[in-house]
Amino acid sequence: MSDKPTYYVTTPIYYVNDAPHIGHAYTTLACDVLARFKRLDGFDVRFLTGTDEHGQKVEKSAQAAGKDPQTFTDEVSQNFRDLADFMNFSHDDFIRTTEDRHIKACQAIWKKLEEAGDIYLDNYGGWYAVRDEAFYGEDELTKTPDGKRIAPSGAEVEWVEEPSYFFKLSEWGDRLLAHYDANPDFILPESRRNEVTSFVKGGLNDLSISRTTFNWGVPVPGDDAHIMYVWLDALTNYITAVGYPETESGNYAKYWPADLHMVGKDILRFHAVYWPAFLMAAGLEPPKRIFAHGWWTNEGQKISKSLGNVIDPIELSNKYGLDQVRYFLLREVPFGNDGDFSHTAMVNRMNGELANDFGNLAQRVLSMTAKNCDGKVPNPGELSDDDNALLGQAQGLLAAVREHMDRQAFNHALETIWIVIRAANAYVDHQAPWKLRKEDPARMETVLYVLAETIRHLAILCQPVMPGTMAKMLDQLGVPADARGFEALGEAGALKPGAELPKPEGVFPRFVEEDAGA
Ligand code: ME8
Repeated sequence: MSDKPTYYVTTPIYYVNDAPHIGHAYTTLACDVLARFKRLDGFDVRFLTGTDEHGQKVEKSAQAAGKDPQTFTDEVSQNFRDLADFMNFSHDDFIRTTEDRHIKACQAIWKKLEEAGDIYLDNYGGWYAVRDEAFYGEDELTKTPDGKRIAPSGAEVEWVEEPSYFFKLSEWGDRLLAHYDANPDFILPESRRNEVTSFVKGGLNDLSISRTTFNWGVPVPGDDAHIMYVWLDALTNYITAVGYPETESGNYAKYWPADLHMVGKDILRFHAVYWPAFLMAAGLEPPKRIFAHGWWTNEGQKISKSLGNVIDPIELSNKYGLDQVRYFLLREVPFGNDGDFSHTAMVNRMNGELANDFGNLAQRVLSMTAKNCDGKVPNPGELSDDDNALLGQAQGLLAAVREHMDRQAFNHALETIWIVIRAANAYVDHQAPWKLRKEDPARMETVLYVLAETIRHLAILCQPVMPGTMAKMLDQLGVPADARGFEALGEAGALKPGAELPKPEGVFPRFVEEDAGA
């Protein structure tokens, strides 16, 4: 067995009621970048995504489409898989909640909760929002002028009255608070953690965990009249995928507890309150961290189908480039905050930071090398203080970037890398290798070598965010495929003077407005 440290990261499993959009791509992208980063950093990574296919919302969408729920979910789930492939996501598993492995896991956890005495049968009478698949208390609702009741999420609620099994959530408040206290990074960012803590301090009600008025769900073991509440079903996916109910060996023993459940802020309560309570009640360990990121709007407006402003990540990438979009989404907004998509902001980042800063640096250095060093890695002489300063900055990046990545601060990680990109551009201007060509060709080779080494560091570190373009850049530097992990940073994988280099080609085109409609 490998003795690598493990890293298990999950996305929410998305409802198959609708086409995937930029919000779904965003969450999975963040996980993909972490998964790629950890793999390059020597971890044994498990990266899970998938689709949430049961419940009333999906059943209603299937009916509206005139299809039986299984056919409908098969089709829509495939759209999410296709998006993941298109976006170059590197998940190790794609779970669907209609799979047998998952139904088995759901029924197993139900039995554990029952054996622990945490489930009882009663009647539920209360408000339910199908859009959120969530129960709401009267005090959480607002009324519209025409008498409709609206949940804080904006979803309309309906009155539900039916026999239901309940989970004794009310008994878990103190244990949850103790857990948050003992694990200050369990919920990030901190503002979200405070929100959850005050919600739990306000007192928890028992939670209805079964439904009887429709049947698109996992049957409750021993009582076929009930199906499991879709959130208990959905949350369980995180352990299904590592082989639950087998807990002693295999992937569960290896990867659980998960290092990170990445979610949007809309579903934090389910992950940070219900899920750890279910797990603790079933005698299982809670995950190590839940990160709730912010919400994207489009040119200042809420993204919604009815407003017709849903952003399709495929269209966006076809227009600006996939890695450009991946970069923009993680660089534009401090991770955790809400963000606004705008064409102007996208083009500014793409042209300013990618084409001008990074693209020009690589292009200038590689084409000068191709022309003046016979298409080979230049031969460095003795290094000056300036050379050592730049190389030192490049070599110091991994530790700084790792720290930001470990707190999901993608924007800071990228800003830190860009400080070195800008320093490298200033170094080029200052050293002026084009002048050295005639005056001091040996010094020119040293300068170009220092730059090529710096670019090698930058490209290796940018791989998680921009895997496609960075692979091209590393190809152009002649870095072999097995020397692109972080262990090759520093001097370990240093470029070999005299090695042949392929012909350089730009990897970050500028976006020119006239091209837009072409
Ligand atoms: O909630 N901005 O699924 P879902 C940012 N099935 N992120 C967004 C977004 C936006 N405008 N819109 C969606 C569910 N998201 C459940 C999850 S998990 C056990 C079950 C992202 O299809 C964000 O991650 O409604 C959000 O939490 C998720 O999509 C909701 O996806």
